[in-house]
Amino acid sequence: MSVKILATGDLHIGKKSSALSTDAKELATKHTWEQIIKRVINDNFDVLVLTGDIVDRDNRYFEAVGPLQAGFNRLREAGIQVFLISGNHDYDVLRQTADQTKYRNIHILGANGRWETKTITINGQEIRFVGWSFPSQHVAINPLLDLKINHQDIPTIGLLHTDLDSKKSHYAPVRIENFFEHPVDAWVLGHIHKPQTIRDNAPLISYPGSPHALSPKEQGIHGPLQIMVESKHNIRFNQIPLSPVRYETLTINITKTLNEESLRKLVVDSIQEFKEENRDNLIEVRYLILDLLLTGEHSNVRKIEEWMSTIQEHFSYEEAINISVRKIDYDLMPAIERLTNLAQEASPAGLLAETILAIQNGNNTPLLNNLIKKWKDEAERINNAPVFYRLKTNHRTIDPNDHTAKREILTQCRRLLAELLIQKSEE
Ligand SMILES: [Mn+2]
Repeated sequence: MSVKILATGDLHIGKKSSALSTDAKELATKHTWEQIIKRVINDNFDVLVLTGDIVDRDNRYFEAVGPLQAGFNRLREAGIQVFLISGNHDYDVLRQTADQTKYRNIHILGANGRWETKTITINGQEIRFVGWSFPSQHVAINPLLDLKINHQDIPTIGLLHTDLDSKKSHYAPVRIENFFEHPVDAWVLGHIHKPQTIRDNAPLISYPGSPHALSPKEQGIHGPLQIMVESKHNIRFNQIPLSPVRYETLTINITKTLNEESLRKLVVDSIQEFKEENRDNLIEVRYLILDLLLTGEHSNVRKIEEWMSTIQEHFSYEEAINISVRKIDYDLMPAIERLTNLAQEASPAGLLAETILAIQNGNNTPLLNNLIKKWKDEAERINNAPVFYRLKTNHRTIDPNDHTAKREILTQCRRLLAELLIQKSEE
């Protein structure tokens, strides 16, 4: 028989999702806590695993204790085992809330920063849990260096709240290779809010991430992990998209958009398309908060920005999903027609057009050669400035060659020319 585990962390009960102007109850993380409890009970999970920072430090007493205890009570009544560790946010509060003399089904592992193992039998299958809890708000040592457990022929699940591959962290930093040094079959981690699987077997190493997206920085699908332990060497997992809030960036190419109406249609269609493509993982989402990035070429970049400012006011869908646009960014290139004619003119606009054509056609002009030389000299000077020394040693500076020079000059010439032409048409 298999053991069915729901694993999550970093819920930060007491917080709510930002960048929304409503006070709906779904925005509060305690609502997602209630959803998780329901899911565990209704879908017959055997174990709930919590990997720390379930309670937010700033809101820990007044807002978190009630919902947390209500949830633990329901799990106790349903006979569900809970294995948990504390993170840097809830190192002190979990112990007070989940009093283990009162809750025989709740197991806080690794108190005082000392590794602890516990083996239980579920559905006739023995399974071992090992975990380590934050003893204080900051821990600069690597906890995996202190772990000593023996090999056993039963599945072993490790719980750790940790900053992976971040050397100078105050949040129990470890390195990926440290995980391979111990007989653990699946590591479930906490601390990082973005869900990510580092390795999918032998051992499985995964951050379930925050099950409730809290800010526009936490984009994409959020939700707990379902882990099916069939045997020591057969552990399957998948994410359950449970967050009621979803932040996303949509990139929309506006090239060839002729007027306000077609721009509006393009934007609405792009959002619709996103919803279609993500239908399966938007089922639980009530609030979709979008950042739009407009790309492409247009003859009047300013017009696009003006049209978008009125479009933004039109977004409010009376649907199951409430969609809002948080911000719009532009990465637009001015499209310039009649370059060849313009290049004949003896004017600043003519010179810019001539330079653009030369770069596009792979030709040289005295002005272009001069610009390339100046750009390379200047880039070289900047690269060698002491203030950028670290960028240089990390190979993060731009290599000043003819190719990079032409690319930058082309962009700037197009911008300048577009500005000139707009000014001209407004005169
Ligand atoms: Mn943390």
